[in-house]
Amino acid sequence: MSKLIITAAITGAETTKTMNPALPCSPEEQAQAAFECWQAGASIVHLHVRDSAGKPSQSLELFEKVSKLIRAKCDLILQFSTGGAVGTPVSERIAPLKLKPEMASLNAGSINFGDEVFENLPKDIAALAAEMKKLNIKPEIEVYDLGMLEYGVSLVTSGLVNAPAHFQFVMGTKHGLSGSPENMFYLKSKLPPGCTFAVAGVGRHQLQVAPLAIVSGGHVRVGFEDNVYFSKGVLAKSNAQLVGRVKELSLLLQREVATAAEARGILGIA
Ligand code: KMH
Ligand code: ZN
Repeated sequence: MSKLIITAAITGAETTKTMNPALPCSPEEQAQAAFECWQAGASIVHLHVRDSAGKPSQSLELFEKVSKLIRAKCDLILQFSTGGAVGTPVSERIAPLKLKPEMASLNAGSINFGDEVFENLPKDIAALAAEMKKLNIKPEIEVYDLGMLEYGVSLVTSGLVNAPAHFQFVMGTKHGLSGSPENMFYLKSKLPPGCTFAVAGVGRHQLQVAPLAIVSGGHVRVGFEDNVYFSKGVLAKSNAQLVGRVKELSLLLQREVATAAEARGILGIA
């Protein structure tokens, strides 16, 4: 089994400082949070950016600024969000790819997301995938439901995404697939040979799915994008606290944790 890759999803688009005052929003706060996550064992940072009012943004300039600040502090694989916030036009979601991050998220379908629709039309997914292929950016195929996994696999078989592909099972969104062991193992069983996968559990699902991924050869994403709590009713002090717990769990279960250089090897990032 490979070493464990831990991704820190430090900010997201929907989380607010009201939900957890430690949410990093400014470029400086994000770079510091990413650095602390790196120290705690993360090798990938999944990035959304916020404007000066704290609103979700897909500004290329902001992505550039945060990327430079993070790179000056540590070696983390930068994974840009192309999901943005619910309702962000695809023309904005695609724009930061011009900066050629090593990775970017690629959402594999539309879904009821809370009380809204997170829309990802096939033509838009194809355009995002083609841009990533052109710029040699490794996609992380985001799957929130079973049909999205099948669509994600079709992106690989059709050649829009290079094999072996990397998938993320986002489990426990409101109206998406929940983070039960049965669901995770079923999703895993449907992956083409050679693919890698990570699991991001939302809210209370975060701690539930992490050990399942650790023992079954998957990888783990944690962070305030998905969950602001450390335990029931207790807010996490930082993103790094959540990353550190996954590293502890993994070491307890006799699985070492990958550095960014090792994660590049596992994911086939040149
Ligand atoms: N903000 C969510 C609606 C991604 O980063 O690609 C979508 C999202 C996925 O966060
Ligand atoms: Zn995201």
